[in-house]
Amino acid sequence: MRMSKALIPTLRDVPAEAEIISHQLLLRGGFIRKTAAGMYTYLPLAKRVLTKIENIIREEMDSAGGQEILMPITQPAELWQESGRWNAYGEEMIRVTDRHGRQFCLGPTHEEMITDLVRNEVNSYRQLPLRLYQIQNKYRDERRPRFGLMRGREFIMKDLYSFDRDQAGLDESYQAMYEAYSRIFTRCGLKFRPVEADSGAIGGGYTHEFMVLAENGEATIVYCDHCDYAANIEIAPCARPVIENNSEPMKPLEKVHTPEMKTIEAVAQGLGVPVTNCIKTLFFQADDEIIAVLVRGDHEVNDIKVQKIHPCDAIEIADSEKVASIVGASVGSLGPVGLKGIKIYGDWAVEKMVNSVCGANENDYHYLGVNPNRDFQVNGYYDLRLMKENEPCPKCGQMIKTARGIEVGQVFKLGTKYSEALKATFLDENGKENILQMGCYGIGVSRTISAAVEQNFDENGIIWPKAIAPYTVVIVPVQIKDEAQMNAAEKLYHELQQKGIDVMLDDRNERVGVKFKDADLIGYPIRITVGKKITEATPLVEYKLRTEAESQDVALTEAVAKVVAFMTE
Ligand code: 9G3
Repeated sequence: MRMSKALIPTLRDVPAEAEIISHQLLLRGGFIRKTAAGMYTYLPLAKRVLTKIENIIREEMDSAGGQEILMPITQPAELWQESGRWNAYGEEMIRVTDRHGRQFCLGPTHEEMITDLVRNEVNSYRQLPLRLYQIQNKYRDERRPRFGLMRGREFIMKDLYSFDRDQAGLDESYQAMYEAYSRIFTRCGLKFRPVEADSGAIGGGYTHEFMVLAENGEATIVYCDHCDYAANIEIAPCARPVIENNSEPMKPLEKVHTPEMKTIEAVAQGLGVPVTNCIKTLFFQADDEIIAVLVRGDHEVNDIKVQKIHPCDAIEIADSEKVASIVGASVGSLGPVGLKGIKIYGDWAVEKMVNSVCGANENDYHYLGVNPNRDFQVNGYYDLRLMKENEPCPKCGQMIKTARGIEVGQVFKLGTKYSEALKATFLDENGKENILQMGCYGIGVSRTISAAVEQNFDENGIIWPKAIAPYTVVIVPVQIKDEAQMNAAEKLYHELQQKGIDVMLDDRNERVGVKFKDADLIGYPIRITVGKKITEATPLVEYKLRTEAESQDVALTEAVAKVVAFMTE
């Protein structure tokens, strides 16, 4: 491709809305442009990256027994009503109505659609195992789309669905996908880690997420350097505190005036007690019920764990006005003492607290000398908090580490959740009808573009991993009016193309400094500069890897072989 013809609208300044580096660089590098919140056009460079990632995925899915299909984006409401999920996702599901008044959703995922296809087309064990996948736009109306391609409302997903005759078959499909995912992310040049994760509403209870490790990742993982334990922090189990016989005698309950102390830290400081001696009370909206959760002042509530002991479709922090109307106090003064008519769940650590501090459910008042069981009761004590760094590894007891991650893939064992609901069955050797065992496996293809940038950039711009770079080489003639330089550049350009190398020729009438800056921003793995040395006895070009500061002189005649070697090493 020639830069003088290419639509690559680079920007000097960073658009204010772009908060994270990948969003900034994909905008500045002329890769994407926003059309609406969470919706993007992939300009030519991004489309090339997308295609390379998709092709790596296709190769690995096909070699893992997958067959590619393409299903409609518009999904009949009837299928979601049959599976019971039509109303389970609220505003996150984008619904449309056709001219006949029929309702559809824009597919956020395709379990219902694929199960409907298979129940109509598969009826014998001879057709199993069956692994069908697609690479297709998905729609999820995120409340807060942000971070560019990282969290869009329209995004590209590869979703594969496996159908097996029994649990053993499902385990094989799951393992095949797990290994294929590891090959995919390795080939994309990403540092990633599979972690145990929460299967959420999906059921089937078994799932792994593939996390690309990056500071801007929205997910937090815990992992152990001493064993292979790694999990999404949402499901990491915390150790139950041992019952230490507290020598401290119980003090009487005492209400104190705590003006202007709105946070746990302010209360602790104001009353001269450690934060670990304060009880934090949070109210959640669990479907249409308000519940209270107690954790120690230095811990965070893990709402996934709460949802497990208080099953509900949706759980989120309760609206503070609503809580104030029920309790008669604002968020900074809430506590379990005297709380009536609301289910209260306590984290294990709270049960052991003695003479602690909590809100008095009266603005600007707190209690001292609060003792669980004497001063308040709970519906139960459970593991309800987020694990923290340096706590014991659930598997081997060594100190656990935490990291931020970008979830780029997830593999689920669905079991019969959808095949039962939609009656997708097959006849076995004895003519007996069996329910199909299903698995589903997603990769956020567009999100993987952002993840790759989050892991591969420097102060000058993107550093594309070679397998997914939009072009592998950019050729930069220093002086396009100099015949010797341009002839050599053109010759090199065609020779590289002959070898199947993706090459960009920066033939713009621009100063070489501008060309170098754009080359670094866009992130081509190799830059070959054709300048004055092309006229030496042995014509030389300057060969520079984006990952290295220094360039080296290379004989023009060896340049192509060097690029080919780079691509194959
Ligand atoms: C919805 C909406 C959002 C959703 C879902 C349904 C997430 C939904 C879970 C999955 C599970 C797997 C196949 C590929 C891999 C992930 N968000 N999920 O089911 F209606 Cl609005 O999508 N599906």
